[in-house]
Amino acid sequence: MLIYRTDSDPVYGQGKRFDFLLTQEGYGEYVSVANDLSKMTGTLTGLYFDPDDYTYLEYGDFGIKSIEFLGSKEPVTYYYVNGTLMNTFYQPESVNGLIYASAYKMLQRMGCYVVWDSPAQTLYAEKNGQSILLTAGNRMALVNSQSLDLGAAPYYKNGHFMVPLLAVCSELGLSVTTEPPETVEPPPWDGCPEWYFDTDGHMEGWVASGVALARVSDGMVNLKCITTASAFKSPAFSIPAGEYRYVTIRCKNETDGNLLKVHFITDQDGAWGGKRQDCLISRKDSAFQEYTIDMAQNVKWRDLITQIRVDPTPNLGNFYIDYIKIHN
Ligand SMILES: [Ca+2]
Repeated sequence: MLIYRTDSDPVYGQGKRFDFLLTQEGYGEYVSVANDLSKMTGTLTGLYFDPDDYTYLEYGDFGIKSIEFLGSKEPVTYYYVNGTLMNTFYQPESVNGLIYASAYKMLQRMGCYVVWDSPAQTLYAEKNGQSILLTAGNRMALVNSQSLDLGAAPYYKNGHFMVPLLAVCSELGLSVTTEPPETVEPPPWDGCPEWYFDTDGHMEGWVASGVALARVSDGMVNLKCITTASAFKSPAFSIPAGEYRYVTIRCKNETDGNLLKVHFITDQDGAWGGKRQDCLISRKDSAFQEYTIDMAQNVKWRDLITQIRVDPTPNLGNFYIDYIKIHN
């Protein structure tokens, strides 16, 4: 991944990146479109190279001969499925005048139940009782177990299962437009201070600082801590301290630090500092661990709690969070 920042958005990452799927050893030439074109605005002010996103702990040589910006070849069309910009998942492409889109994560994000069968090269998706079974190389699909000619066959390419966008969305009851929705209302806070980080790219209002990367994917937040003062701050809320005594966090700490701190502020005392509970956590995790912190141990956990801040670990490296909840 080649992660960038801009003058209008100076934090590295958070969707501002180019993905390169390396398909050979030795030098090869790879071209990538920005992961989220809506973030490609202003002036680029920095690049950060991450040679391997998912096997961060593997070691080996990695060489780069050149990095070149090619500019935009053609105007980009943005596609919105049920009002959500979908160019962020993988750039849709036009084949013989038909728009194809990478289906797996897009359909998941649209609330579909999705199953990918790799040996069979089939993708099954279901939403609100409507189902569709798609097969690579076969223009016939099964819609609610009935055979349907899509007019064009899905195909598998670079790890993406590409499907005819309009036909598939229409069978699943999803709208497709090339205009952004009129208004984008943030989801209302439903009074439940729980954050699961299960939607790719959606930080649920949390803001990270002191990190090289903060990103939600595969059901978790990845914080790449680069300073000893990495912090992860919640959105604002308002809950009575007496009814919400515990903070539970499920995390995987790949750093060799072992101290997690949970700071908080209240409606009566909005200053960070002095109000926190610490939790000893395991180091160099290979699996997720769940910790529950009794905030009532701190006498200042009272009145209305309005925000928390999680300081993941005082050391450098990857820290992953599956969920955070405040509860009794
Ligand atoms: Ca999660």
